[in-house]
Amino acid sequence: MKFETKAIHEGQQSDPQTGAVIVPIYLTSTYEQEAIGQHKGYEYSRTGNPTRTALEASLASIENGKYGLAFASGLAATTTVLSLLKNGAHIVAGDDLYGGTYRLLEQVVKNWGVTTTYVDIDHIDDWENAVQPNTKLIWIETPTNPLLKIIDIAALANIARKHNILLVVDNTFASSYFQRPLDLGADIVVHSTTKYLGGHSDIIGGAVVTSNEKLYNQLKFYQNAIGAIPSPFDSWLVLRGIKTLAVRMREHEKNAFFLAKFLAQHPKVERIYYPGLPSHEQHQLAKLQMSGFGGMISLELKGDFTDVERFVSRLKLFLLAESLGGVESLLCYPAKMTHGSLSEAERMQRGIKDNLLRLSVGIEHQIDLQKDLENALS
Ligand code: P1T
Repeated sequence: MKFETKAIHEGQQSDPQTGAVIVPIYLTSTYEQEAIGQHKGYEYSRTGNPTRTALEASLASIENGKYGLAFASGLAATTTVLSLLKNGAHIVAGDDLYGGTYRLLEQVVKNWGVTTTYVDIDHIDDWENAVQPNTKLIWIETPTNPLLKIIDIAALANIARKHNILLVVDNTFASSYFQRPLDLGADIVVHSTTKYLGGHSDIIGGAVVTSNEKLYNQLKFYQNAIGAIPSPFDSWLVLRGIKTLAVRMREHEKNAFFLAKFLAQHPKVERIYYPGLPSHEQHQLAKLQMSGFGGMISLELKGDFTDVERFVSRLKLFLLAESLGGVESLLCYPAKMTHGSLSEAERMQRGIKDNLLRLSVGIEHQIDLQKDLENALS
């Protein structure tokens, strides 16, 4: 079955009792048991809920994985995956990551006795050099947040296999439509479903997908033991969002491409980051491992903070807000927003400059979006 068909049907049979075409929202915390030890597959909604089961099947199918698990947020999904690690373990991670993931690694996971080495993404040899005898996991985002760098998933999967460690890919920016890391050799895929999968900026959610049964059983145990699960209503909203993921992603990409080309030639733009442009450093790799380049653009403006403030204040359609992946266009100032938990030195080291802005390009008409940017830059 093709992606579009799976996204609409997988895990979503008509309701056996009523024939309802859409999976109901099972607003129940618990389930009557027929006798002690006998039930219909559900006991308590932290452990399992039929609306969440449908979402988890859908998530697995769109990632070409065997098993899906849904969470209360992207960071809840990340925390649950990192719970696989024990005191003394070591992680190798890319140095361009969502600020909240970095904060989790440095301010929470480190307290468990699990340390992380951050690798300069641009040097593939550095990844293998960073592996230590106690390294258990490689964690990457690709494209990265916020600099939209592309990491070679298949190459890292080879390194991970060679050293018997897990490769986890946060696939939030590409979405399951444009990139399927499990097909490229990753062990686990993570999403913030808050973004493209939900698609309408109305929920917070997360997902984990794997094809490894042993890992799935461990992760399912932690999902229940930790308890950071999504509500039935949030599960239903993500399930609904996934149905239109393909059409939305095609529009996000079309608009982003158009705006990236416009911004790349604008005299007030110093630098543009969009993997679809041939000028992007890893454009060839992006072409190879993704089927599209997504809807995110980052740019550096010429000038100082006053010019950035002026640009931000003049935009009308691009709303200044955290997050991404909704139908509406958003603008983020990473230095103070998504990456505000990094010190200035950490930001500078990673290339998150004071003139960097990030656009989540929505699916409004591209001409209106272009006019908005043009006006703000004038
Ligand atoms: O916000 P939450 O659903 O918990 O997801 C965290 C997360 C994980 N991974 C990536 C790549 C992310 O971008 C995020 C959240 N990011 C934003 C809120 C943002 O504006 O970038």
